[in-house]
Amino acid sequence: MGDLGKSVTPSAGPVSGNGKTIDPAAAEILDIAALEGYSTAFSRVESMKPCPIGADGACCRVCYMGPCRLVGKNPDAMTGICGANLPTIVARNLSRAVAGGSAAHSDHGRDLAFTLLAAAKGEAPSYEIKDERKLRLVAELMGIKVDGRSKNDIALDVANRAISNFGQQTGEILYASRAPKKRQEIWRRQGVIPRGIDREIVQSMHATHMGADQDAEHILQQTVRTALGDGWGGSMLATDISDILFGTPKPLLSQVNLGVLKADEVNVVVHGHEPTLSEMIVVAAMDPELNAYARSKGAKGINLAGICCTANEILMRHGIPPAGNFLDQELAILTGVVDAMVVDIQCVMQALVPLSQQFHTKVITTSPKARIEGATHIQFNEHDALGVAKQIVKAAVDNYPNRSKNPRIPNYASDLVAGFSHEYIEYMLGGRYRASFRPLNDAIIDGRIQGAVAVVGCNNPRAKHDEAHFNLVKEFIANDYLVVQTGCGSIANAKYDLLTGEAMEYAGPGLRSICEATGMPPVLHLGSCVDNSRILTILTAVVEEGGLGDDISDLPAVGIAPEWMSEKALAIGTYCAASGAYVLFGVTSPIKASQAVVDLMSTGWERKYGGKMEFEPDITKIYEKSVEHIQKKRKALGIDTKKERVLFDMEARRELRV
Ligand code: XCC
Ligand code: SF4
Repeated sequence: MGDLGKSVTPSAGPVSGNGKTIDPAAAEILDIAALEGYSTAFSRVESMKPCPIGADGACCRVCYMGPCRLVGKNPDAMTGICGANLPTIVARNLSRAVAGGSAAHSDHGRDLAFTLLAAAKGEAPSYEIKDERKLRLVAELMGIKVDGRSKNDIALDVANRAISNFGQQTGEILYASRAPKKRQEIWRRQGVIPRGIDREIVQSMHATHMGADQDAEHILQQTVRTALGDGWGGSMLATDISDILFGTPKPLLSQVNLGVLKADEVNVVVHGHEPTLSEMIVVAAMDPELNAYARSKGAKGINLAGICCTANEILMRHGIPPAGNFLDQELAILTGVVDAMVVDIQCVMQALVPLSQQFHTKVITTSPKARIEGATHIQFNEHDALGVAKQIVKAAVDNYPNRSKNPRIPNYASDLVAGFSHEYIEYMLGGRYRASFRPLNDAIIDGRIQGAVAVVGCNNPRAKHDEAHFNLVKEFIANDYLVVQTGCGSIANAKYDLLTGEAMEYAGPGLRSICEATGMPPVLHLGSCVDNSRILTILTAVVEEGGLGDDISDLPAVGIAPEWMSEKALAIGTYCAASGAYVLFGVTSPIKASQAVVDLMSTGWERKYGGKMEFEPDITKIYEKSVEHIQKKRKALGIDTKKERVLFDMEARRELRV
């Protein structure tokens, strides 16, 4: 991507591991796997070619007269047995995927609301309200009285109000009112404000049943409504309640990559998405009795690490190091030192169990919603959460003496800074007494920061592991675009040293001046996948701060999921586009088969919502389209000519404005 502007190369990994990853640690393990014949997603992807009809969205399986596959010389002229045309089939498939993704995030949010309820009632003694300030803030957002009330009283109301948002049948979900005024009007005009989180998911599933909604544009309208119920509903509630229960993140230092595993300690790796159990495993892993027990088994102690978003949750709040992202889950087991891999929900490969059986690793499933055949099941129970966590850690300790293979821990662990919540960013920019997004807006207005780019989402073995995340982000920061990341994307770039203060060295001069003044890295880790909702609150705050238009769609901002693979990613992309952002997805397009649907989600959504969603497998084009969009927005705002640079100084800025 050297021709796209100023290019930099921080410590990127070498190309080995058969060229499937840019991560030197992953490459090392992949070489071992290839040599010794272990199957991983990296090897299975070679023999599992995607069905081209399904990949492009042209296979309908919603009834059993089919499946109907609309392929051939002129698929646009074809229909399924029922007469469904290509746009209907493609839109229906996307809609069902978005409903699946929204259900996953939202069900996670629901469980947190029930945990808050139990904590408020004193029925979950392992949990307490850690952030009372945020509790009061959220209560006020929900219209709940806070004055003179105890935190448990308030929490009870907040939990009940949150729970009712899932099952609400009419009206508008609570947090729709958090969006900029103009955004709310757009949604109302388009009829897409969710009534209740669950209701919209159900309607998506119903409307896409055989013989129901058969108008692609209308199917996509409900898709948007469902996704908004995720972003401004289930996910936003998940983030808020996690902050209330476990603390709102603040920056902290940690390390990342397979090198965080320890040869002489009991390694417990948590993987999945929900923070409830992992929060308790953090406590259990520090328990003096369990540590003494570990020493009695010959280990030096207990080492906790994470994979995927459970990792992100405990990284953000406790600095527990991630061992890797989505495609690293099997590689962690291949090191031979993982004594227990504790999984909850989502993004957990079934392949972990057969692989673990070739090692000593115990895969422990914990969610009442998710079991894996052959795994050990120790069910999480919020009423005795710490008890369950201790039982799990003990099982890991008991398994330590069973290690059968030489440890093969790649010697790579990079420093990173994580923990950027909306609240902290505001504080970091404005200072303690005048927490504010003003300095960010000013930096965007005067061009030191050209725009903001969210690079989020998964890994996909159909693309080189981490490569797109890394190449895009280094290019963006080199050209003065501030980057925020969540999910597996942030773990990716943490491995390549982009999530540290020192990474400002790779940033363009404007972005660098902001980093120097505030101490923030040019790439901000906002948390897990549900924490993409933090992006929505930040964008809203930036709009409300003033000077950059009056809606999210006015902002010079872009969202990218360059290596996506999950239905949740599609839900996130949809709610971001419907919130006014330009969203680009890499790897593959699930709507490719229908140009009509491609147009509806691109120019069609842009007309309706001011944001759009496009699939673009070429990373260079993703970069170019992003820059073009941001510059177009800057021009519309009249800030396309860089003003004279001034020092990053609040008072000086104030004077300059008058
Ligand atoms: Fe899963 Fe959230 Fe994707 Fe990573 S990024 S592979 S969804 S863990 Ni959200
Ligand atoms: Fe075929 Fe129509 Fe059934 Fe889909 S709903 S499988 S297009 S008959």
